[in-house]
Amino acid sequence: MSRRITLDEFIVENQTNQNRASGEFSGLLRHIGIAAKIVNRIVNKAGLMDILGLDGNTNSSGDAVQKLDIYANDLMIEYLQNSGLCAGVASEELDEFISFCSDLPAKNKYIVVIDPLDGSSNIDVNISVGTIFGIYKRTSSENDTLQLSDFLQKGNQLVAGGYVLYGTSTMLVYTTGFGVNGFTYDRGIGEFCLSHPDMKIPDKGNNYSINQGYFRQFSQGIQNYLNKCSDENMMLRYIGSMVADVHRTLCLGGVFLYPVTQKNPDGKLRMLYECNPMSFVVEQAGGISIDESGNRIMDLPVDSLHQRSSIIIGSKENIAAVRAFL
Ligand code: FDP
Repeated sequence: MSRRITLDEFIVENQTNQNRASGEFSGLLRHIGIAAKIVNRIVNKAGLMDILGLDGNTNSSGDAVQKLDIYANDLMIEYLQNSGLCAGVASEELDEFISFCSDLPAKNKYIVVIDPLDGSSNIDVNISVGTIFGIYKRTSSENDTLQLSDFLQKGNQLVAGGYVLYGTSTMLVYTTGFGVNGFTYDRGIGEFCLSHPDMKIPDKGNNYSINQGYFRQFSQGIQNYLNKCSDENMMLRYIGSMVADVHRTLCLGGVFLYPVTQKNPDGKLRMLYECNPMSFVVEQAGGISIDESGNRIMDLPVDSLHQRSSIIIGSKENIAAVRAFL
């Protein structure tokens, strides 16, 4: 049996192949991997600890905050800060970005955007949740204080994007713009090991994934597309956890849609730490990601930390089929 490649080994090996020899970027990615292991441990033991249920607050996006959201958020931030390699972080759970610059002796050039625990309304019922992350190079000078504009970058400026899925097994999937690789967590050795090298999304899939309960709130075009899916006996699959729904779409092909609704006229999912990193992964695997107006998600301007967008993401042929109805 051949020895498995760990995430750390893979990152180090690829840092030289991809001309990122400084080690700073690789170190940051590795720290995200370490934080993911800790979040994984907590998510797995959540029922045994007093960390299930609501925290009693709402976040800047108006969502009810779960105790585990806060736990994962604090943990990710602590690890990013302690890495000594991150200039600052923007998170779903924070109204404003945090700058680490003043605490650091070295000048760091990378910032991180995170959704520490995506799909958190699923936590209490033991359904898959995830962590989404994106890494950008800051645009301001490394000698200056961190600016909001460092975070408001288009998705096409991402230097890395990925997610961790806490599912039947825990997987970390990421891209640095050179394809997509997936690592499964091996509890026995406490490491993420390469299990899905060079992931590719099928050109077409039979699954469509959407909260069908909002059918009457969708535009006529989306309603017509959904009727076509039903006419063609396609399989409706919706977990309500973006990471899990997009991961299934990546593996099996098909399409995940979160269109505009009357309740969320700009869409529900957040550009910075949901739509863009997930779009980066899916595009790198050969798929497509657009908004309901047909624009490439990764080319859309980002004007605020918690900006929302509609998203239609998945296999080339499925996206072409949706486009015909937009
Ligand atoms: P959640 O509210 O449970 O955190 O953006 C968050 C998200 O989940 C996504 O993970 C998920 O795809 C979507 O919202 C689910 O929204 P609906 O409950 O409106 O379907």
